[in-house]
Amino acid sequence: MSFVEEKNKFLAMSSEEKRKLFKGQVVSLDKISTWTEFWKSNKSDIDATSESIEPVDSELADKVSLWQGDITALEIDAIVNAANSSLLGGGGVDGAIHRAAGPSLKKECATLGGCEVGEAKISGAYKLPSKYVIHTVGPKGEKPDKLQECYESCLSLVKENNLRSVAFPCISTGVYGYPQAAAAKVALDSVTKFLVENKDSVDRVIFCVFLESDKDIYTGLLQKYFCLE
Ligand code: AR6
Repeated sequence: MSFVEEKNKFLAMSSEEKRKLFKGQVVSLDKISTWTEFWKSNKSDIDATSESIEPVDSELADKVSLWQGDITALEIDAIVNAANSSLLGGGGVDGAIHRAAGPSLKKECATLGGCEVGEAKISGAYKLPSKYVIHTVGPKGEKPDKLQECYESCLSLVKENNLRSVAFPCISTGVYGYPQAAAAKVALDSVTKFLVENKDSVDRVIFCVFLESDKDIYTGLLQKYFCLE
């Protein structure tokens, strides 16, 4: 079967059918707390004394989630891949996504013409529980403008393709060596700006952290951005 036929076959499947094919645990959107819900049940542990960076409409906290785990488990519209410019796979989250999606993902990626730093390309998700994968290429080292472009390019594809839920890994902070806290600030700035301007076009943007250190960084930053009471 060609990758096009396979892509269409997977896109036509129900969530139940796809779940049977995925070997790991699947996490659906209704199992992921919004930031508002997370904050309410953890507020005694979150530093409430910090000042807001630039207060964001607290209603938007219902559209954002912090979730720790393997991004391949997420049964949502799209997961973002921190890829390299060949789009042909690699280590880290890229390796995990390609392994779980199966070989047809690489076949489709080979037709996408590569990807420059800051750009994004969309593909099917094949055996993954999500519907699509959005591949972006982060900068090597701390280059905030380029990292911001990654988030913006991915969110533009979300909007253009009428996708309602998307999860981002911590782009560039692994092999590409971007300092974690600085990268998280760029991620939050870019996503909150998009949500302010496009609040009706998406239901949820998930910050998918893998490391405990990133969970702590994002928890502190989300508290500062949304300043819930
Ligand atoms: N789910 C969610 N996050 C993950 C997962 C996972 N399964 N695995 C790792 N992470 P990296 P980069 C986190 O290195 O820095 C590849 O070889 C990880 O802990 O995957 O953008 C590509 O092909 C870290 O927080 O991506 C490129 O050559 C974050 O994902 C290069 O690495 C990003 O780490 C891209 O480097």
